[in-house]
Amino acid sequence: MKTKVLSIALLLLCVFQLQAAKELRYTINESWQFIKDNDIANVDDFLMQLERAERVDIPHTWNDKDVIDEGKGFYRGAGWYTKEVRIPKSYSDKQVFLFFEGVSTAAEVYINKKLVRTHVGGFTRFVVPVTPHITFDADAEFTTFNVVVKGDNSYHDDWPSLHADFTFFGGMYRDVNLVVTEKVHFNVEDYAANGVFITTPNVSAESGDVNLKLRIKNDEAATKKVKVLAKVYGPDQSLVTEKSLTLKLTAGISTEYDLELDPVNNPKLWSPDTPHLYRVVCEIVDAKTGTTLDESVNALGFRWFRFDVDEGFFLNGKPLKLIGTNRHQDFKGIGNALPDHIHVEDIIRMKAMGSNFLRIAHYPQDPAILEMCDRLGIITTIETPIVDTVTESEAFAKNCMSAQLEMIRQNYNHPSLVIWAYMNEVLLRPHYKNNKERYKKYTDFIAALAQDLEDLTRAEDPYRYTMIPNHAGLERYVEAGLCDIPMIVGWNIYDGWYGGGYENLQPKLEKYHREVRKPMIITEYGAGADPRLHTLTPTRFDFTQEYAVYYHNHYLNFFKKTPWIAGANVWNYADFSSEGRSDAVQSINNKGLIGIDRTPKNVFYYYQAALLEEPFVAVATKTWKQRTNVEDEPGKGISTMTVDVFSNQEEIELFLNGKSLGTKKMDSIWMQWEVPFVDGINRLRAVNTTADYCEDFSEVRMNVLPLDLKEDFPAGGISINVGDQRFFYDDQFDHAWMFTKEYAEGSWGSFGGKPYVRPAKNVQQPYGAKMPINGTFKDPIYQTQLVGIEQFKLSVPPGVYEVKLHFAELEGATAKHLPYDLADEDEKVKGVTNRTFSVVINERPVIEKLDLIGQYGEYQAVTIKSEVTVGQEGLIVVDFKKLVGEPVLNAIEVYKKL
Ligand code: GCB
Ligand code: CA
Repeated sequence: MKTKVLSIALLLLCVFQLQAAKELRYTINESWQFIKDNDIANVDDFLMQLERAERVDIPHTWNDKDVIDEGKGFYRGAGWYTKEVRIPKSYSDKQVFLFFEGVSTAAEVYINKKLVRTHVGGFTRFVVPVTPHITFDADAEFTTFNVVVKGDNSYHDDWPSLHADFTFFGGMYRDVNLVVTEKVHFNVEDYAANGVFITTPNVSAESGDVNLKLRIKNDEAATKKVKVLAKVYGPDQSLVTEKSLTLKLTAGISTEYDLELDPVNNPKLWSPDTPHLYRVVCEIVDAKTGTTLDESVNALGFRWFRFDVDEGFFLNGKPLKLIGTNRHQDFKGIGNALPDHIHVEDIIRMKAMGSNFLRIAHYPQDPAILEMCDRLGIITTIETPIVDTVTESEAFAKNCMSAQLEMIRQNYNHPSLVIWAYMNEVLLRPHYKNNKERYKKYTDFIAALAQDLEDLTRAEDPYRYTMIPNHAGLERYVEAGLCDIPMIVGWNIYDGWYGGGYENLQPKLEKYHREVRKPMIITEYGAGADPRLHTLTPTRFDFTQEYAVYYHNHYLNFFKKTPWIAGANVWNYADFSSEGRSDAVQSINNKGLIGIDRTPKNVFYYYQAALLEEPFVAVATKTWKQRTNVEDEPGKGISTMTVDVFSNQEEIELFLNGKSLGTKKMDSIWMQWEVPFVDGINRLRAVNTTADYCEDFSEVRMNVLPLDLKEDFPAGGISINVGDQRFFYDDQFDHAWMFTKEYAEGSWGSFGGKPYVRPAKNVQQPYGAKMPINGTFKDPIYQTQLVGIEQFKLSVPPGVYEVKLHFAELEGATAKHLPYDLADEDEKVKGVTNRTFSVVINERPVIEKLDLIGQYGEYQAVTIKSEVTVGQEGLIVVDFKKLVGEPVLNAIEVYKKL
């Protein structure tokens, strides 16, 4: 009995010691009070106004809504948060800290109304000591202190990034933690790192070095004698090597120690295929009492790698082509304030795509990203947010340096990480381009800053590579000396999207390879695709899913056969928020392989077929669920459309509603079938005929439009996008639009007019304007029109119809060049177009003297609906009467009421 009591006591003691062993860290995310207001003068002013505060939970951004509304711009300014934090009396002999994972862009932290920390940099973590600023109430069980955080995402000359093609969301958008340590602890105040820095200078299949650098802080009043124990556990949890060190820690300071462990024999190597992780557990033990004071646990992977200028990348002695994506950190509807599981699932999805590479662009992201890349086996590069331009000030340079240092120390122990990068396209639109001397001074400043960042990085971590990603302006970077500084040069390449054809890709990169004798990564390449847009005639800059496949196929095939391209990152993994951008979807950059809501586009399946080793097949019809297209031949009720099938198998057979459409030898991973869609449900099934079983299903609902609507007018009416060659699938309302055709006797279509083309010298889009259209989310419908249209005519059965005409003025005063475009689109649109016309339906004047700009303004969606009765003649004739300028029509819908 006695022994039992004793062992329970011992057990309790152990449990207690275990609890005391490691720093305690937990989130304090819930129930902050928040006010967004630039006019709050100071912390007292803020705390006096709390009756108007909103309750928010962290992660939180104040820009989730204003970046998706139609108004230009979004709130850039101050946001104030406050919370009463309650801690138990037991913390009084410990060290308490606040640990912020991300506050954008700059932060001020107040404890009990006193400013205790400022931080610039919205993408790195920072720590605020609490203990020196509070007093414990000796009689009370709990002590409460007030925290105020002021975040600020306004533009500031000294705060990187200054300008970029992504939204600078403001807010306390990542976790806020309370950290509690003993007085002697791994130094969490060292740029919010965890005090243990692991290097593996020599690794081979036989042996792996493990060297540690430890930063330990003694916050006690006297010298402290401690023992540091370092233990390495293998992937199977067995102890593989250990070492200890006895230290005398001087009071009040942080000290650095090196600890070399005995090499690990025959280490299980880390690679994308075998992401074996070891665990390094470092303990600080009180030499006198034997009590554990702190513990730090880190991942360790044994791998060695090199980049070669001619041969590319090698991992563990073997060549490995790095193919993957870039990633931004936002999601549909919630801005950058993401719950952890979205970060986690993104990496899982990248792995499921076959990625072995990720460029964490253009800034460090949530801790979950690198943790998952370590675990799943995705090689990574990470960078500081110096994008497009710099400010020639000491303060700007200092903020860049501290961002780099924070990034390195905070992410030091990730085996997946092989490159520290900095700067992105800093000479994209450089200042002083017209003043040679001044320009030289500017680029000298940039080169000096780059050199400082390079030196800092190499001193902090001699075992990884460094990189600067540039835009495709070789001469500028060479002239500025920026290609001489980093170990790898990255290039962001958009031939075949912004400008020129993708046939320029190969000669361009061959030249870059010849002229810059450094290892090369294609840090970006991509084509925009609005998930809703489709075409049978893919063309550059048409934002269709189909063109994106052509583009990526060309690039990927070239990369695969070119050994000196070490790796490539698609721009981008997912569509992302870029508030100032105006394309097919406003304020969204659509170059993702998946949507901003993570729904895969066709190109995602293309990459799966290209990269996965397990048997894979996909029918690329999944986002185009509902279609309208005209029948092939009168009365047949069949509409044949090309369907892409992606597979890594030798042969694939495709079925439509149970009937085989034939077997094809897959000469490449991408094959096309002509599919005779029927009206109604079309079930497609693709299956391999040779190797391991794999198959894919897809269902498409089809409205086959009769050539002669008189025979069979569709119950749901028809929706025709005019001046366009694209189908539009409205995924919000599950509604299908097709494009128009010219009128033919007994059928339907338009007379006269030409598709609107932007009047620019280097026009990018084949038709239409990419200006944001107000009053609609269906921008592509309104961004295209027939200019000079004379008539739209349909032969229909007698009855009562509703005719909906859609208009938008596409040539307004604000038509101007958009700053992020890589091609210099020299817009000739100067001012307001003078345009007035009338519309007559079946000889009744329906719209008189329509003046779009005068009545509605430019880039405004206008829909005019009216009723028409059709007699035995069976015709709806919409006439456009030219008065001033050319009449236009953007879309037409016809619905039979009776
Ligand atoms: C780039 C930039 C990236 C943009 C991208 C684009 O070169 O580095 O931030 O989003 O091009 O889509 O234009
Ligand atoms: Ca249109």
